Amino acid sequence: MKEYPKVLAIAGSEPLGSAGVQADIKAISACGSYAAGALTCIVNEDTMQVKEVFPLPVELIIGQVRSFLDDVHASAIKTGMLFKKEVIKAVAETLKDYPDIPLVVDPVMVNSTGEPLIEPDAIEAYKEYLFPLATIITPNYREANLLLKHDFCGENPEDDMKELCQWGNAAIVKSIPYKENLMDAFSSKDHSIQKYVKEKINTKNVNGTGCTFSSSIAAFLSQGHPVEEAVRLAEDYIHNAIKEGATYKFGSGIGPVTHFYKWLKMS
Ligand code: PXL
Repeated sequence: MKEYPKVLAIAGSEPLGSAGVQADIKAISACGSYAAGALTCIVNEDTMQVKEVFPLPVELIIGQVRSFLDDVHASAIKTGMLFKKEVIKAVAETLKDYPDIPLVVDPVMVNSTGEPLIEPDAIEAYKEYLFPLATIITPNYREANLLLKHDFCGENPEDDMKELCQWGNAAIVKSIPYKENLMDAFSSKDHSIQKYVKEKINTKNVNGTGCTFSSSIAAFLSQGHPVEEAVRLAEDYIHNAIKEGATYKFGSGIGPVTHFYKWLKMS
């Protein structure tokens, strides 16, 4: 019998289908792996604002994670919105039991418009508990600034990247302002740096870009690609998904990317 490459997303839900576990499942599927989801919280939002966050009980979150990992098994895991310190700690304690599964940690702290998606005292918990288990962490520019406690230096990213890889992980910092463009900076755990300078795409449809990008990295890791290659493939995927998403109207605020752009092009 065959085996799917399988990714478990441990993440929050939101009703638009743009971000959170909904985006994770679309991105993982679009990139060719089997997608599963353990929910951490339910966010009520529209395209203009986050209205409410309801965290789920820690026992239920961990129960879902173990149900999938112990029975079905995962070939990669990604974490998204965890929201609370206790959840970050409990997820990390649990994932210690599965040390051979590649782990993508997207330290979700703010959404694309800068609204908070984490309790303030939970930021340090990422460093203490979850980053030491990560294959790669994927903060965006604002999240990197919160982790570093200063502005990430796009001109000379070496020291900041080294700091973000201090737990033995690789890191990619997304959407760093760089001259007239944006840059993603990748560093492997041995500190070799790769810069992806990107043309700015004129669109407001960027809700869930971080979730989508980190999930596509997890999908490519689940298929056995080394981390540098998984990031390169994910950069290409998110670029195309944003470019296609820019051509759609969606609500009155911030819309989604087109996760399945490859399929739309075929029909
Ligand atoms: O894009 C970050 C994000 C992650 N997870 C959930 C969200 C959002 C943004 O709205 O709702 C559940």
